[in-house]
Amino acid sequence: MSLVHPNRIFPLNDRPMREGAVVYWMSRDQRVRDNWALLHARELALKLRRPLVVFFGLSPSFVGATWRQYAFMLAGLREVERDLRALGIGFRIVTGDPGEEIVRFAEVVGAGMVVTDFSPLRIHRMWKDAAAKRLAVSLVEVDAHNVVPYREASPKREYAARTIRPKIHRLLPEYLTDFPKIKKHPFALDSALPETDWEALRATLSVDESVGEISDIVPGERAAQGVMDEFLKHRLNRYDRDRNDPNVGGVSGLSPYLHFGQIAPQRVAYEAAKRDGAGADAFLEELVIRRELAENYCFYEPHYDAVDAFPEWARRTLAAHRGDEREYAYTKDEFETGKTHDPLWNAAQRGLVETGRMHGYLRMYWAKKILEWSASPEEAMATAVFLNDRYALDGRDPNGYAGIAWSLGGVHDRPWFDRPIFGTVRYMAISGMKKKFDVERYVGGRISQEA
Ligand code: FAD
Ligand code: FO1
Repeated sequence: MSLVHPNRIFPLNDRPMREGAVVYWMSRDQRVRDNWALLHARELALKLRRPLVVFFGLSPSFVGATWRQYAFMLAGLREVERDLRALGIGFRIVTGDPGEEIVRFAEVVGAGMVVTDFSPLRIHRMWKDAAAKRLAVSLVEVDAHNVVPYREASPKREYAARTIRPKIHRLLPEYLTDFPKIKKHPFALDSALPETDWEALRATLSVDESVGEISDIVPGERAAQGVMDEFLKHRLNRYDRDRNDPNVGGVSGLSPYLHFGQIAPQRVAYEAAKRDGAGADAFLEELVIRRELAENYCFYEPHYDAVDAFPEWARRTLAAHRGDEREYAYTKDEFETGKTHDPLWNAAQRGLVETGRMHGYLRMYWAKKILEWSASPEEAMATAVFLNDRYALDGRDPNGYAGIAWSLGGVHDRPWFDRPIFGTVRYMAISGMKKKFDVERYVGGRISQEA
């Protein structure tokens, strides 16, 4: 019986397995522990008595990412390289187009097959499609990011959390399991791969360095484990009460680690599910249902970051209000520098620019105000995606595209009361925010931090 559930494994081409090393092309799940793709690659390499090596294709400019995100990711990969070498597993990171570099690397090491992980985003699918065609050997994908493999959860785009929830809940007993431990690998390449020169690697990137590193979040698998343990021990049980108050540190802070795959969503879910109570239930609803709904949305909706992805009712209502008078209208630059008339919005935006993160409850308000103060829904989408992907450490993620589409275009939501500009897309007012948390305290906190 294989260590890895067969329903996680999906062939991406019909090429044969040949003699030679097994290569794990790491992309989404940048970790050694709790990684179904790495476990599958190792199981094959052990059975076939072959070397096992991990390849990472470093794209020099990924979806508008800046040095902020690359610094966090590369620091995590450095830890991955150290841990893999201690397990007798080679590691190689190459700058270029990953879809091409993996083909070159497979030839260089004489790969007999390539295993890769899963992402629903179009850039990854482009890389995988190119590699599937050009590799002379078998390429298989393993869904190491979802608890329930995305094809098992649903064969189509789901309408809302309430439609995917029963499908996922029914399958949790089969998939929400612990992980086998990854063990030392006994077969090595004839000539070991050289250690990475991480400083030289930075020079190969062409990313915007003006968006600086985040210093108060430690990257890497071990740090991620520490953040999870602290949250589960001290704050999970109040999550249902504290998660909508940006003044209280009630949320996990795990999203950068989950985004870069430095911790497995399934590990966090497995540990949280051991605890009872409303806090654990509310947390699992977000971590499993909402996150895997976002994966479903990005996989089955090709225009996941555009107005075309909005449900029919939302496109119609926004079109009917396209000509409504905008009391305020800002350009992308005015939004970016946080120069609107709304101190709460400005404080949230400045927080995003300085700290690389924004509290989930504020993110909804932040995005909806961009719709209200932009000339059109299309312009609002472009601005929200641009700012979120440029400054957020957890940006360029299915959760972000789904979150922005929910806020601006009613994706996974339903119609509400008709009003200017929004039509029946759910509206959020500062008065509503003031009912939920102490807005003055939040704004004051941001300004005092600035002073
Ligand atoms: P916690 O509340 O501790 O949740 C734990 C994990 O559950 C999160 O890390 C995430 O993986 C998942 N989760 C929580 N809420 C959601 C949600 N609403 N949808 C999907 N998954 C969820 N999330 C990102 O990872 N990257 C983004 O770029 C991003 N942009 C967003 C933009 C907007 C406009 C909105 C409304 C939401 C966005 N989200 C994004 C979803 C959510 O706000 C963040 O995942 C959450 O704030 C991350 O902080 P945390 O890990 O402390 O969250
Ligand atoms: N994945 C890669 O395979 N190669 C990269 O060079 C790369 C850069 C990168 C930069 C910022 C960022 O947010 C993500 C990046 N990713 C890269 C993808 C990342 O690992 C995730 O798979 C996706 O963002 C989907 O969550």
